[in-house]
Amino acid sequence: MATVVKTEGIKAFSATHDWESADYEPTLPVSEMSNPITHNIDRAPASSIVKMLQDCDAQMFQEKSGAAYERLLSDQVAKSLMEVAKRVQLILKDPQDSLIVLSGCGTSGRLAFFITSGFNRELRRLNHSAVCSYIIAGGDRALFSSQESPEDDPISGALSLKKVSEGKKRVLFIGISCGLSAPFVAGQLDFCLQHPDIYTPVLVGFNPAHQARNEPIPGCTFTFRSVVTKMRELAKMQKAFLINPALGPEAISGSSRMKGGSATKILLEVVFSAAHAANFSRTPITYNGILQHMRSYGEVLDITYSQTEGIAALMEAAGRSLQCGRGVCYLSWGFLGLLSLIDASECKPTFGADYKDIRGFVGGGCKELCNKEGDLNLMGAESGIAHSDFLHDVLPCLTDKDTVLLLYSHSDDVDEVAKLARRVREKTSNMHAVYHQTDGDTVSAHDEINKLCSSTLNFIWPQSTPASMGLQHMWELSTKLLLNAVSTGAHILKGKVYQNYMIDLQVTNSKLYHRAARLLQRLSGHPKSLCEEALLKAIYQVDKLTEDIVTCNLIKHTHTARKVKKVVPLALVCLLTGYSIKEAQSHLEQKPIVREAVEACLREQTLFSGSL
Ligand code: F1P
Repeated sequence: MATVVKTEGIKAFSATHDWESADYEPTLPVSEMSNPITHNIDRAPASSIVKMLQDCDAQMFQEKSGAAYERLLSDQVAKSLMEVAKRVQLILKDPQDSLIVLSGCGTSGRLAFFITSGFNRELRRLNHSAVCSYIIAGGDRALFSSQESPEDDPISGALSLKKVSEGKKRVLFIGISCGLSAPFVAGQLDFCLQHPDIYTPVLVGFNPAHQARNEPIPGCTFTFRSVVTKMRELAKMQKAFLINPALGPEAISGSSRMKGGSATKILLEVVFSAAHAANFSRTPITYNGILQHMRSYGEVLDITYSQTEGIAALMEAAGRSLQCGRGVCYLSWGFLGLLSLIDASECKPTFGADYKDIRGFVGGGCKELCNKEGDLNLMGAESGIAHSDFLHDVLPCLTDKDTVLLLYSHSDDVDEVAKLARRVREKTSNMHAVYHQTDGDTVSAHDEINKLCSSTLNFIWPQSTPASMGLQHMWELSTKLLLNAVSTGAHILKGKVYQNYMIDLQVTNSKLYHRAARLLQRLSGHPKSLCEEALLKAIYQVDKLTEDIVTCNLIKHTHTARKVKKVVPLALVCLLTGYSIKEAQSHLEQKPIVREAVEACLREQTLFSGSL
């Protein structure tokens, strides 16, 4: 029996609607808003998807006088970056008993690792001691696979910070939470506030302070917002720092791996590069230097997106593979490879993907990446990440239906790339390459790789890059943008996005749980309580909620949700049709493209309500 529902939540926004206006989705923080630009991204062809992603990314660098929000290039952001860079420089000058710690959850933690590794590597090259350490919620396993639940644990956040900084007298702690929301990071910041003699806290995120999450954290007296409020007070005396420009809503609502991840990388690289230059080449840290460096990242966007057609072709190839149940493999080398692992790991929570759908492999795997806990295979990781794992587990079954993407630059061993390309080509013609080089470089092995591949995207970067900006950083950001576009686009083409919402997200932590409940409200028009009820029924696979279920806490709900597929689509179909869980499941099986299943239900509902 179908129930009558209102579909008022499904309003169409025009692309010109201004997300900065006060009445635009007023109850949501910027990081959770839906972007007017991408409202119809789910029905767009690949080339338009790329264009929309480009426009969303460009919002990061918009400069507006009198704007409602602080932006990446705002005066206050540049000033805070200068101050934090000076603190980093002090530690470089006198590293004894000092430490810089970068920490975050999910993508934010992965980028903490990425930036820490890059900076320490550079210091070691100069025979300087490494001064940076990273923390990721869930430990190293979370570096390359989706582990969302540790994000909800503020105690483990504080303890891990205490442990990593044991015996240090001066610690610069940089907590990253794009949504100003992760309890793990809130716990760490609170710990810093309790020990001001040792710790200086810095918070990087992309919402204004008043939009920080205010939900009570079980077992704690603080919320993310109360911690931010205290930090704002201390910031006046430069005892704490907040770096929180708004970037505009993500292209896929809430997908902070995209702009959030890119901006994290940009901001922290600007800080570390400025401190590095000040310490090793006596280049003073200046306001203009910081701004100029930030702007040069804007040029990376332009160069990357100038290849719209090539990116769209890759997106289509990857989308075709996913549509027919096959996979996409990124094969890469060195630190560009790390970005491919990061991109692949995000698809699970964002699109409900299987780890086999998009996989990343990097040269020697963990050996090459120097993570703290060593070989993750030995820790029972979901799958191997080295090329040897690819050759052993994936290559034998590879067909033309799978997409293989080689990612390399002229500073990699191009003969090695060619060797692997030959082996892949024996199995599939669906192989593509993305190659970074500076103008004037010629590598003969590259021509051979080119011939083996069905498409090649060749990024040629000007030799004369701004002094502050290493080529490596440009290639990295460009690679991140490209991979985000390919994996997001491929999942859109597979029907895993409805309008610009992640309709099949995993409900594996409190933020994702609330996001799912909100999405159900928006799409069904039902009140919050009914939507949460439907969500729980889908999680526990029951038609009636027992007392036991209702009294369980959120941790139990999100833990149980890990084992269930298509939780949100299931809840939505039940809400819209009144089907039992089993009926909804069989409905979704008949229509495996989630977007189409949801649309069919919404259509039926509209017809039904209209005929009454
Ligand atoms: C951290 C994070 C995201 C991930 C997912 C769950 O968010 O793990 O990286 O994509 O959405 O949350 P944040 O603390 O940086 O906002």
